[in-house]
Amino acid sequence: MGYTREELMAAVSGQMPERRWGHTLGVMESAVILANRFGEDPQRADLAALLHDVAKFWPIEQQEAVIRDNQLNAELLEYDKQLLHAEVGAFVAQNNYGIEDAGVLDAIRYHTSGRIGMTKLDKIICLADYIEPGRDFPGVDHIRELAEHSLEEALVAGLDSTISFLIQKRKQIFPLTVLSRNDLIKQIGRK
Ligand code: DGI
Ligand code: FE
Ligand code: FE
Repeated sequence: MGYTREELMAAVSGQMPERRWGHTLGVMESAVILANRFGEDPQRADLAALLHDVAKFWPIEQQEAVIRDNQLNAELLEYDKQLLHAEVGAFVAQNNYGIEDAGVLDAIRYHTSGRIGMTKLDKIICLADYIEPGRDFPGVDHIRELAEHSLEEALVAGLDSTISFLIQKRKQIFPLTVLSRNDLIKQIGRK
């Protein structure tokens, strides 16, 4: 049995604090705007945004267990625990909520790191996560301005801010984050 959007919203909001649910609603709003602006299906953007952080507040041990027990990407276990919820979220969307759209599942899976050859939907979810109305970090308004005309330019600026933040905190950088950023720069050069 499939879930209705309302049932999914209730299920997702029940797994996170009020504040994070507010963030999720913001990502849904921004993702639909970006989908309409750049020619993606707004319903798929809405669904991916709704589920993108579903596992964010699961205990870390539980997130690690999902990755180990289901042969998901074990490389993630070597980096910041904040990366796990994206991979786990895609698994949960498919297995607990019956989402079958592989593009929606990938957009959830890659919403934190990005990937090489990001689809339009991947870009929309990753970017909406940076610019949703509730976000307030240095440079966010510049990213919002770039998002008026280019998914790729805005996303590079977003990934740059994440990479700078990680360097400042002397944290490891997940290699895929760097590869995504490089690939987007190449894509921009080809335009
Ligand atoms: O889940 P959100 O907070 O809405 O946003 P997100 O899924 O983009 O998570 C980003 C967090 O992950 C952010 O606090 C930085 C942290 N992080 C740690 N290591 C890495 C990383 N993010 C990326 N992209 N790459 C990393 O190597
Ligand atoms: Fe996230
Ligand atoms: Fe998020």
